[in-house]
Amino acid sequence: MSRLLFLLACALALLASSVASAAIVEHSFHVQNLTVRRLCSEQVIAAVNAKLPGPTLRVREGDTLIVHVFNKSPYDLSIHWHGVFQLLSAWADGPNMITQCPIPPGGKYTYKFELLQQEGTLWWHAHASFLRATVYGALVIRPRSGHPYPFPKPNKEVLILLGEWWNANVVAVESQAAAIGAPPNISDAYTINGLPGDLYNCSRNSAPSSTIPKMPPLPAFNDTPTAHKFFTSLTGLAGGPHWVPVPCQIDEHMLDSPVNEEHMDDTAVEEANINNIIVREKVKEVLLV
Ligand SMILES: [Cu+2]
Repeated sequence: MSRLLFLLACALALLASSVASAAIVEHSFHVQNLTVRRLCSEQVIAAVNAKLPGPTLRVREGDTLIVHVFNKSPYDLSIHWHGVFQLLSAWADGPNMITQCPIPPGGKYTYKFELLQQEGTLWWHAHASFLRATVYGALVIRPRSGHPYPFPKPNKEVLILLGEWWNANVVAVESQAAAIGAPPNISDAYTINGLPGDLYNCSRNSAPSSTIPKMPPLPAFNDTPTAHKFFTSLTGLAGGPHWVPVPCQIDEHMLDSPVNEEHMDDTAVEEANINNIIVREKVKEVLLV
C-alpha cells in the first residue's frame, strides 16, 4: 500500500513539474492593409501588425499559445498553424471552411492550443485564398526549460522564411485565374524574409549589392569523416525526444485532401485527382533529391 502511495506521489510530482514549466504565451494579430515597396513599385498588401513577414511567435514545448486575431482587412480570412499537431484542439487548426468559418472583415477570433510533443521551427499563415502570400510568419517551438535540444547547440540561429511576391493584389490574382479556369499568374519574385534580394531590381537597398554573399565553410568533396559525422548526427536523432520517422514510401494516403468528394461534381473530382498526381510526383522528386 505504501509503495502504491509512493508511486502515486511520484506521478503527481512529475505532473506538477511539467505543468509548472508550461507557460501561457499570448499575442494579438491585427491584420490590415499595408503599403510596401517591392520591385520598384508600391503595393497594398494584407499584413499582420504592419510587418512582412508577420511577428515571430516563440514558445516552449508544453506552452499554451493564445492568439487574438483582429481582422481589419477587407477580406475574409483565418489563420492556420502549419505543422502543429493540435492534440485535442482540432477546432483551432484554422483552415477556412474546414475547421472554422472565416473571420469576416471587422471580426475577431481567438485561437488557443497547446504545443505538445513537438519542437522545431514551424510557420503560421492565412488560410484563405492567396492571402497566405503576405500573411505569414514563423512559429518557433523550443524544448521545455531544462530539456536539451535534440542536437548540438548551434552557434547562431537565423530564421529564413521563403516566399513569393506578386506585383498585384494576390486575391485578384486568384480570382482572375478562377474566372478564366487557368493557372494563376506566376509570381514576380521569390523572397527571403519578405525581401526579393539583390537578384531583382529595386530591392531593399535600391542599388544591387556588389558584395559576394558570405557562405559558411563547406567540407571538401572528398572529406569522408565530415560527411560521415553529418550522417551519424542526423541518424543519431532517431529515438530522441519527439522523433518523427520520415516515410520511406509515397502513397496516396499522404496526400489525401480533406475535400469530401460527395460534394464535388465529376470535373472537380477529376481535377482534384490530377492535382494529387502532380503533388505526388513533386513529393517524390523532393524526397529523391
Ligand atoms: Cu500551411
